[in-house]
Amino acid sequence: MTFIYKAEPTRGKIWADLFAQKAPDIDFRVWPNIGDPKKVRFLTVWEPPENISEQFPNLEILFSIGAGVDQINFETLPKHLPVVRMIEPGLTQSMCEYVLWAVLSIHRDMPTYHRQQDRKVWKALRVWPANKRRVGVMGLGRLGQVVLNQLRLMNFRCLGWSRTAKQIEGVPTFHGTDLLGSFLSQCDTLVCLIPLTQSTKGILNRDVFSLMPEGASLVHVGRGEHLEPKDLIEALDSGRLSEAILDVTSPEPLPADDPLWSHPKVIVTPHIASMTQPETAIDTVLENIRRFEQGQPLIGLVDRDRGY
Ligand code: OXD
Repeated sequence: MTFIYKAEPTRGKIWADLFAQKAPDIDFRVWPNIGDPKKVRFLTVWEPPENISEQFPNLEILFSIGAGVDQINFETLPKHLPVVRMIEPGLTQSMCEYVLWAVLSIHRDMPTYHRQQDRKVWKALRVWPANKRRVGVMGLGRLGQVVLNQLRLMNFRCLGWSRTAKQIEGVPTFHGTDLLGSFLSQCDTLVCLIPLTQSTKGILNRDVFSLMPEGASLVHVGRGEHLEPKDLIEALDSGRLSEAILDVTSPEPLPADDPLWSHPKVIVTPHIASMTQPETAIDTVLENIRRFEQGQPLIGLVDRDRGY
C-alpha cells in the first residue's frame, strides 16, 4: 500500500525516515514520485493535485498536512473520500507558543517599546497585571481550547466565542452571531483562530472592530481572507484599535507594496504561527490509518457541510 506526501519537500525527507522506522510495510513516497497510482491508498497534501479520483482510483483517505482544509476544494473530490485535518501535539504546541508570545507582547507594550527604540526614546509605561487584561479567543476547536488554557495559566481574563455552543471549564463562552457583540465588547485582545469558511470570510471587519473596546488589539492566526485589511488600517489609524499582529495575509506572500508591511502598528510574520511537526504528527497519521482499517472514527475527520 502506498502513502504519498505532497507538501514541503524538505520535511518530506523527515516523514520518509519516520515511515521507514515506524511503518516499514507502507510504501511512503514524496510527490511527484508516486509509483503505481492504483496502489495509492493514502495521500497527504497541502494543495491536492488535480483530478484526484482519476489519478488515484483506490484512494482511501486524503490528509491535510496542516490544521486547515480551506485550501482543498471539496467539489473536486469524490463524495465518499474522507478528508482529515491535522490534529497533533506539535502543531498545537507551536500555535500556543505564538499566541502566548503575541498576547504577552501586546500586554507588555512591546510594539510601543519597539517604536520608542526606533526614536531612541527611554520611557516606561505602567505595568498592568495580566488579570486586568481580557483576552478573547474566536474559534474553540482543539487549538482554541488549548490556547485558552495556557492563557489562563498566565492569569489573563479569558473568554471564548464559537459558531456553536461550547463549554470550557473556567472560561465564559459565547456562541453564534447573536452573542458575538457581547463577546467582542469584552476583548482587550482578540485572537482569531476560526477556520475559514464561506460564512467567516471577511469576518474581521469594521463592524467587528467597532464592537471591541477602544484601543483593543488583534492577533490574527486564522487565514488572510478573514480580514478586511482596509478596515483594519482605518481602525488602527483612528485609534479604535492599538496594535495588530498578523501571521496570515491575503495574498501570501504579502506583496512588497502592501501598506500592512510598513504600518507602524502592524507586525507581520510569514504564516509561521504553527507548523505540523513530523516527529509527533506521524503517530496521529498512523493511528488514523489503523482506525480506518478497523472501521473506527478518524481523528480530525472533516465535516464537508460545515467546511472544517
Ligand atoms: C495550518 C496552517 O493549517 O499552517 O496548519 O495554517
